Order: sequence, then C-alpha cells, then structure tokens
Amino acid sequence: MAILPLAAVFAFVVVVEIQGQGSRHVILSCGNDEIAQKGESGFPGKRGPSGERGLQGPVGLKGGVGHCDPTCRTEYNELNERVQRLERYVEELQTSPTTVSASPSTQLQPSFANCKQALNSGLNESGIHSIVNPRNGQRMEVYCDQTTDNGGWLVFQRRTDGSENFYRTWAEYQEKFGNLSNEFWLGLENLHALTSNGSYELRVELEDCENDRRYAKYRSFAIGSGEQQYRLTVSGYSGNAGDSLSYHNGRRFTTYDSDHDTSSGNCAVSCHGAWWYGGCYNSNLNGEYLNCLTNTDRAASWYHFRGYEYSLKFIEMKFRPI
Ligand SMILES: [Ca+2]
Repeated sequence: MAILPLAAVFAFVVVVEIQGQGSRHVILSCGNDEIAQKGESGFPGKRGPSGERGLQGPVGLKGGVGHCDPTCRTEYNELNERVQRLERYVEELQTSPTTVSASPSTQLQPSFANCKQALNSGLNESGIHSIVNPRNGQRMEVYCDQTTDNGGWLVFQRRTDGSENFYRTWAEYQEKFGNLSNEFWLGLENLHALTSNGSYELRVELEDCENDRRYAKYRSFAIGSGEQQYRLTVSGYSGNAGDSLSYHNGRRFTTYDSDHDTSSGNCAVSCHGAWWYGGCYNSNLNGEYLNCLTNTDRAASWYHFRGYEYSLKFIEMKFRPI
C-alpha cells in the first residue's frame, strides 16, 4: 500500500507546480497518468480583411510590327508621293531663275513659257505643269512629256481608252476639253497662240493593239489663227510610222458643223472626226476610238501605219520649240 501515498505526493507536487505558474486553468487528470485523447480540429476561422494594393509592376516588352492592310498602304503611298512632290517643288523654287507671280493663289509657282523651258529649269518628270499662255498671259495647266526623245514636249492631244467624246463642234474644238491625265484636246485657240511665235517641231506617238509603238516627227509645225480656220503648217517628216500628215499641210480645220475641207461633203461627218481634212484624209486622229476594230474608216487611224480602218490603241500629239 506504499504506492498510494507516493501517487498522492506526486499529484500534490504537480498541483503546486501549476499553481506556481499561477495563470492557467489546466486540469490534469489526477490520479491517472495516461495522456488525454486529442480533440478534433475546429472549423476554419473567418477570412481577414484585404491587404493594401501592391506597387505597380515594370513596363512590358514591346509588341511586334503590325501588318498594313491595302487601304493603309494606299494612304501611305499617297502621303509619300505628296511629300516627294513637295520636296521636288522646293528644289525647283530654289533653282529656278524664272519670275514668280504676284497672284496670291499661285504665288511661289515658277512661270514657264513651255515644257522645254520647264525641263531646262529642272522639271524633268512628265506630268501636269503650269505655263503662261501667250494668248492671255494667264496660267494654263498642260501635260509635259519630259522623257520621250529628250523631253520638253507639250502634249496637245491624247487618246487612250475612248472615255472622251471627240466628235464635237467647232466651238468645242476651239477650246480645251477632256482630262489632261488621260484623253484630251488642248484647243485650237491655245495651239495657235502657243505656235505663232518661234519655230516648233511636232511628234506623233502611235501604238497598235499588238503593242507596236511608232512615231512620226515633223521638223516644222504651226497652227494658224481662227480667221485662217486654224490652218495646219507641217513639214519635214522623219520616224517609223510613215508620213500620213504631209497630205494635210496647208489644210483648214473642219468639224461636223463647220466645213472647210475640199470634199463636196463634210469629211468630219463621213469620217466621224475633226481634222485638217482635204478630201478627206491620210490621218484621222480625232476619229472614232474603236478598240482596234478594223472595218470602218471612221476610225482614229494613221494610214501609213495600219491603214484607214484601224483604230489605234494609243495616240499622242505634242510639240516643242526648236
Ligand atoms: Ca466640204
């Protein structure tokens, strides 16, 4: 029975020890030295409040280059062309020795008498340029061919696709019609004014539907006044298209409503054009544009190249000072 007093002493010592800590209400299983079973886990506690927002991260990597769609590319090309035109224009202003108009709308644009003078001043690209019309001293836009045969050509007639009507009246042929960038006629009054002082040569460019391109060049070219019914002066052929214009030298201009040809009828009506007809033609470059149809002499044709009935695909008439 000595065990019981020892156990009582042990329990007493434990109680005293715990009371010495003096704070926790821990109940030991007195008289039993087995360790108590651990309880089950409790429920998780409630989520605490959110912390403060962190600092901003570093800038990401740059993305790849995007693709330009057709519209975007077109706009880019147009802008690029405009910039190039402006750069050329600035160069012209810096190098041109010619005078400058006082007109506010056209200020800073150099004045040229013709395409050859423009070429000599550095405008060496073909396109629409401004010259002074000797007819009235006013500016006039013209198309200059600055590359063919050393350039300096002022274009006064062009056929390319049949988009413009060339079967027109006397009054209409006296003035400019059409689009300088495509099909047009510069006008008989302008032609007379531009060729009545000085010496000029003529070049006619022709192309058939097999892409055979020929030319006819004349050493002398002038157009008479309205009182002379815009009589044609042309001579001194050279080239590889054949001479289909010398026949018309000295002839007066005829339209369907103003007959000055040597035929008993009106060649402009029968040949569907407007030209320096005799009785009637070896060339009919203001005739009907028929996309190379070869069965009518109404066609815009050049006899010594493809005959009377061949409507040429491309026609251009131009002159320059000698
Ligand atoms: Ca007649």
